[in-house]
Order: sequence, then structure tokens, then C-alpha cells
Amino acid sequence: MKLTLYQFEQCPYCAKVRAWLDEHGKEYAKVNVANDRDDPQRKELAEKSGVATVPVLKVENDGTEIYIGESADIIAWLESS
Ligand SMILES: N[C@@H](CCC(=O)N[C@@H](CS)C(=O)NCC(=O)O)C(=O)O
Repeated sequence: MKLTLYQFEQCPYCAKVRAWLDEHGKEYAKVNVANDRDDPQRKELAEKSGVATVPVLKVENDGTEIYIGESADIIAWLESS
């Protein structure tokens, strides 16, 4: 399973997800995104996750990928996986 966190470095919700991942020893890639909802990458993340904000976690597993938005939902998903 490959995890990629789309985030801002200065964002308390992103920091909360990073803290969970770090505390649980999970390997993940970080991608800092533009603070601009019109940015093409931000638009793609919004379409795929269903949320306009960051953080968004991409989970790749066995050729499938899902995008999870909302920090509480990301952590809930991680807790249950
Ligand atoms: N309820 C959301 C809040 C996330 C949030 O407000 N993120 C801010 C950064 S701290 C954001 O994406 N701001 C940019 C924007 O709204 O376009 C969560 O817990 O993930």
C-alpha cells in the first residue's frame, strides 16, 4: 500500500494527519500543493476526494487508488485499515 499526502506544510489539519502517520511508523510521500482552488492539481484532488480542502490522502493498493479528504475521515480510515 502506497500513501501520498497532499497538503500544506503550515496547516493544522495536515499536521494532525502527519502526526498520526509518523506516530504509527507509516511511510508516506508528501506533496505540497498550491493554496489556490483553481490550480489544476487542487481541482483534480477535489474531484477525486469530494472535498475542496487539504489534507487529502491518496491510497494506492493492488492497482487501485482512492482519495480521502477531511482529516478526521483520513485518520478514521487509517485506524480501520
Ligand atoms: N475540515 C477540514 C478542514 C481542512 C482545511 O480547512 N484546510 C485548509 C488548510 S488548513 C485548506 O485547505 N485551505 C485552502 C482552501 O480552503 O482552499 C479537515 O479537517 O481536513
